[in-house]
Amino acid sequence: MKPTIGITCDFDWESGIFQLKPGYVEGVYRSGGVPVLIPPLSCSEDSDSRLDATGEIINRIHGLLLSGGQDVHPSYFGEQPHTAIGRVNPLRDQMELSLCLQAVKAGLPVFGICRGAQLLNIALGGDIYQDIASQSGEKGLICHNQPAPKWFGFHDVRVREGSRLHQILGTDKLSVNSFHHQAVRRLAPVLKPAAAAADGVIEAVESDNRPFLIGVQWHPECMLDDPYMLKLFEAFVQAAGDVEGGSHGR
Ligand SMILES: [Mn+2]
Repeated sequence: MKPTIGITCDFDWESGIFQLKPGYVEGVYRSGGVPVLIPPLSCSEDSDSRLDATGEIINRIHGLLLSGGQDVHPSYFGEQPHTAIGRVNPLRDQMELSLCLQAVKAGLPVFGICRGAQLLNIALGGDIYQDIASQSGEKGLICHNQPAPKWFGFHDVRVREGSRLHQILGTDKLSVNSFHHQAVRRLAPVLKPAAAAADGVIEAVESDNRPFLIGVQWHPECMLDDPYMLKLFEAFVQAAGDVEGGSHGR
C-alpha cells in the first residue's frame, strides 16, 4: 500500500470553514503518497476525548505534514504576546502540538512547513522570535516577506553540509521563497539547524537520528516545479513508505 500522509489544515473561525492551499496535497500526491486532511478538532469540555481522537489519527497515518498558517501562541514557550504578533488560532495550536508530539513519539516522519517548522521546534522544547525584525537585534536583516509571486525563489539559503537536508537535496545553496515574520530562535534539544539565510535566520531544522524530522521555513509546496522542492516531498513520502512497509516496527 501507499503511505497515508496526514496534512494539518486551517479552520477559519470567521467563516466557519476548514481550509488548505492545494500545494500541500499536490506535493504529497505527486510523490506517491495518499494525502488526507486533518482538521483541528474543536475543544470539547472533556479534553480526554479530543486527545484520544489525536491518537486515533496518528494510528491511521504513516507521516505527518504540518502546514503553514498563523502564529503559534507564545504561551507555549512561556511568553506573553509581542505587539507585532499576527493572527493566532488556538484550535490549531492545541491540536497540532499534540499531533506533533504523538507523531514523534510514534517514530513517524514529520515534515513541518513555515508555521509547521516553528511548531515542531516549539513542541520539542525550543522557541521562536515572535517577530524577527523587532526581536532578533540583527542589523543586516534581509527581506523575509517577499513582494513577489509565491513560486519565486526570492532569497538564498545555505544548506549545512552533513545535514539530512543536504543529503536529500545534494546542494549547498538553495533559492527559496519567503513569507514569514517569525523564525526559530532557541533550537529544541533534539533539533539541529539544517539551513540558514545570509542574515543568520534559521531556515531549516532537523533531527539526524530520526527517519525524517525536518522543518523548513519556506514554502516548497508553492514551488513544486522546482526539482529541489519536489525532492523534499519525495524524501518525506519515501520515509513514510518505510513506516507503512513495517520497517519501523508498526
Ligand atoms: Mn526567509
